[in-house]
Amino acid sequence: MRVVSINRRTVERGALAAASGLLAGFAALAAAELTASLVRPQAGPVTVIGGAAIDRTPAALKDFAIRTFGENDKLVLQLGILATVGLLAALLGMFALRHRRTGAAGVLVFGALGAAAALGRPDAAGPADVLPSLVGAAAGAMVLYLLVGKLGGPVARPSSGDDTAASTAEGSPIGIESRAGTGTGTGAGAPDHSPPAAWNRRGFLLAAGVTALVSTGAGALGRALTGRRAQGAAASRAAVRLPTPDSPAPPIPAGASLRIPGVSAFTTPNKEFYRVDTALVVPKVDADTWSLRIHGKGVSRPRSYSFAELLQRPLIERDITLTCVSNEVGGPYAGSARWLGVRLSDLLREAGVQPPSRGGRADQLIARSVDAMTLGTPVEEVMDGRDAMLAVAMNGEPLPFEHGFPVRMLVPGLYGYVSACKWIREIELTTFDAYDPYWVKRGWARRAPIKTQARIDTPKPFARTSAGTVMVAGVAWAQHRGIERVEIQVDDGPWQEASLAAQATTDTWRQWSFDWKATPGGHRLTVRATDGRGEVQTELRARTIPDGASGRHSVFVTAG
Ligand SMILES: Nc1nc2c(c(=O)[nH]1)N[C@H]1C(S)=C(S)[C@@H](COP(=O)(O)O)O[C@H]1N2
Ligand SMILES: [Mo]
Repeated sequence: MRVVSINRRTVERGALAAASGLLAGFAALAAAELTASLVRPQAGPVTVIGGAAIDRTPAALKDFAIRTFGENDKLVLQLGILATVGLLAALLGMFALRHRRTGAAGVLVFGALGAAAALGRPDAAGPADVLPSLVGAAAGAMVLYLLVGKLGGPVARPSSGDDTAASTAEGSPIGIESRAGTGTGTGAGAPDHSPPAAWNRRGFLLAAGVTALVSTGAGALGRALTGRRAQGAAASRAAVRLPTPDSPAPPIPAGASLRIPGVSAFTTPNKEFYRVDTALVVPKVDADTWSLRIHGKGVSRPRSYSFAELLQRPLIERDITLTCVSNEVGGPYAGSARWLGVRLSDLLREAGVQPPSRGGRADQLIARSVDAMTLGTPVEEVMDGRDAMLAVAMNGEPLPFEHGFPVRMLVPGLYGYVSACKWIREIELTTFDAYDPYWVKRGWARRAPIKTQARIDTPKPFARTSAGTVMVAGVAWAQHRGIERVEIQVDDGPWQEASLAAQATTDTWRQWSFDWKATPGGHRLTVRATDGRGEVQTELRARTIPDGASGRHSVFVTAG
């Protein structure tokens, strides 16, 4: 009986030690969150470690993450980090049972790792960025040391001074005598007359409760303060009065929307617009203090623009379909919006920039964002007459924070990662030889025009439909070249012409539909588009890496 009770006690102490570790981890994260809200929300340990992880993720794994978790990839990453922190914290707690000081010091080691990650972030604001991790770790170490102290000394070993100090003085210890040689094996050879290793249940529960309460409060306060910080940005966004464009978008032809249920709307509502970026915390930029700097090779007149200055310039308004290079064949990362902005080539010409074809020295433009993202865009394309712009509005409202408020870049015809810098703050003219931006360093192509793609939106893959006439429909895009034809193939039959909606511009996608006379049974429907230059979409399958997926979208459907 005695042995059993001691074993139970051992298990109980282990569990309580693990719980102490978890609480210490929680306290650490809460203290870090509160500190980050005062220093810089982006400097919190989960964010800096997550950011470091994103930057180091091999392209193939990132692609897998986007494919598997879609736009929840960031949530999954953060939950993964939290789970890892929790596991490590619980293990440290159990370790601290034997080695209280070393266990607590272990928390500090993780704090140092967080601090190092914070300093290594490309958008690190300065040495203060280490504070959230360090303050958090200090709080965590303290909590662990204190809580484990309340658990009493090792079962079969004389308690060390700091272990008994807290436990015997207060509360009603449940006296379980420690005995050498009872099978717990913790202290072979320990003297039998060792003092009872008592634990202080009431003291522990009290300390644990206080820790949980204070941590929850600190975390909530941190959240609230971070929210307050963003208020200036939100107010500056709310105060934006969008000027009327000097060059309005050509009206969208009535026939551009086929109004077929299940087909992507011609204009994607902002709330439904896909989002792809590396920002774990969406940058909330105050437009009133924002500025854009243009400088670099071949810039004879470098200068900066405020947001108000950009709004005072002549603005163009255009419908443009944006596409992500990570979009699989048939995938969701394409969206179309009406953008309002400043023509980028105007600004570049004012700065003295010439395109390479006119002898300009810079062939690459690096856009830098407030979160230190870098995107490289060919200067030639930006200045070849297409509607490359610094956009300030999306579908009639200032850019949503998620989509780059106050200003983002857009270049029709190029994948987002080589053109569509959100939260932009700097444009540097350079050469492709001299500089590789973020994604290029990670294996993606330097130049990436959007590949021709057609997508079947309805019927959905593996849908069951009735036999007879079935509406097959979707969208096709080949930005800046336009879509000239869409064809459908049923099983291995001949290619048949689909009907095309009216083309708004060559920079937008185009809806299409096909009346399919479905015979009972399983069928494969395949679609292909031909771009405005008469080039048929390739059937060659390519992965998204390095310059965009190719191949044709198919769905399997059962009719009857
Ligand atoms: N600052 C910043 N801008 C960025 C990115 C990013 O990670 N950070 N991602 C780019 C990529 S890969 C794409 S496809 C587009 C997506 O823009 P959206 O999120 O508004 O759809 O933004 C681009 N601009
Ligand atoms: Mo992208």
